[in-house]
Amino acid sequence: MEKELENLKVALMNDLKKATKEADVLNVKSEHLGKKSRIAALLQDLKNMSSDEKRKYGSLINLTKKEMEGMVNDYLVTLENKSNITFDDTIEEDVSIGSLHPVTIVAKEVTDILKRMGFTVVSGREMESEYYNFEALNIPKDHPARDMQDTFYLDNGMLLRTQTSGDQIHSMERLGAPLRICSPGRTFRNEDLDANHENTFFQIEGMVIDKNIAIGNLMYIMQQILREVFRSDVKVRLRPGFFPFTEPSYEMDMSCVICGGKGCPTCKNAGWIELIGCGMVHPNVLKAGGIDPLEYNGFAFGIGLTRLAMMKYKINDIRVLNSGDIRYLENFKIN
Ligand code: FA5
Repeated sequence: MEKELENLKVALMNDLKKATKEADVLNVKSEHLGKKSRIAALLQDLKNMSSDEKRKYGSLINLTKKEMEGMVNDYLVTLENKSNITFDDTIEEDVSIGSLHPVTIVAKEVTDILKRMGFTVVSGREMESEYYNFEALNIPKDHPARDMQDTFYLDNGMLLRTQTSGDQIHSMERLGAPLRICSPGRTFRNEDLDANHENTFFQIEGMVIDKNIAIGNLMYIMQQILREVFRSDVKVRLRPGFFPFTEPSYEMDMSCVICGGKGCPTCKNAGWIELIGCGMVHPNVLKAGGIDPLEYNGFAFGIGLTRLAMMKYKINDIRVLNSGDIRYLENFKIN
């Protein structure tokens, strides 16, 4: 009996779905709930049943009948709502496809290149502790290097990371040596904004730890990344730099693409844009990451992805990239 009652509801719903106007629904109603319907016959049959059967099935059949009446009423309402929708009320589908942000495009390009070289992509934390952002990177509390990066400190004792370099320590702790990781992400500095300085920008950190790593390995990777991102050799210069977490340290600049190296407001008349900081990992940093500096050495680098996007797409002011102005940003497509 239960099965038959279920089937009655299914059959009713199937017929309702075919109804496109009120008259159709009323016909379906009369067929499934009228005097000659199966549910009416079942109710009639109750008279011939024993009192036990009447108790058992009576309420079930009545409940099913009520449910079926409810289904008909609901369907009538649905149909009425549908007929109220005029063409003007429909929302035309927007079929235009969005575009990726230029920084997203270069971040993907660089991580793809590094992945092909065997790097694992990890992801760090925008809210970081002083320990990972500074101390473990050989920058003690009173070290003048902390002034190099004006920091946004948070009320909870944490800070907004000023660099992705803290991911060197997280990765060494988690993965040990040998190691080959890269970590793209957002970084924050309390900077005065200008054509090539933002307070919120992206970097990608890279780190290789193994036995007998040489500076030549680092330079090869830097060259390869730039060659692939720009699809040609680009004019760069390497100069000595200073980072407490690398020794020796270097900075790599790229000839400004806006002025062709002649000097302009974007490069502040220098003709060069600072793009990458890098060097051989300091033994204290290896120790902080739990790696024996007598057994392993390595290099690390931090590429400014926002500046890389500027150079790739010839964007003369970095502030455009955080502006959220889609009319401008959607001009950049993957090529
Ligand atoms: C660093 O942040 C180091 N952590 C890089 C590093 C990693 C060195 C590993 C050694 C080993 P620096 O402050 O120079 O270094 O920043 C690295 C790059 O980020 C710069 O070359 C530049 O491309 C970019 N950058 C720095 N500050 C800004 C800013 N305010 N706006 C946009 N890009 C910036």
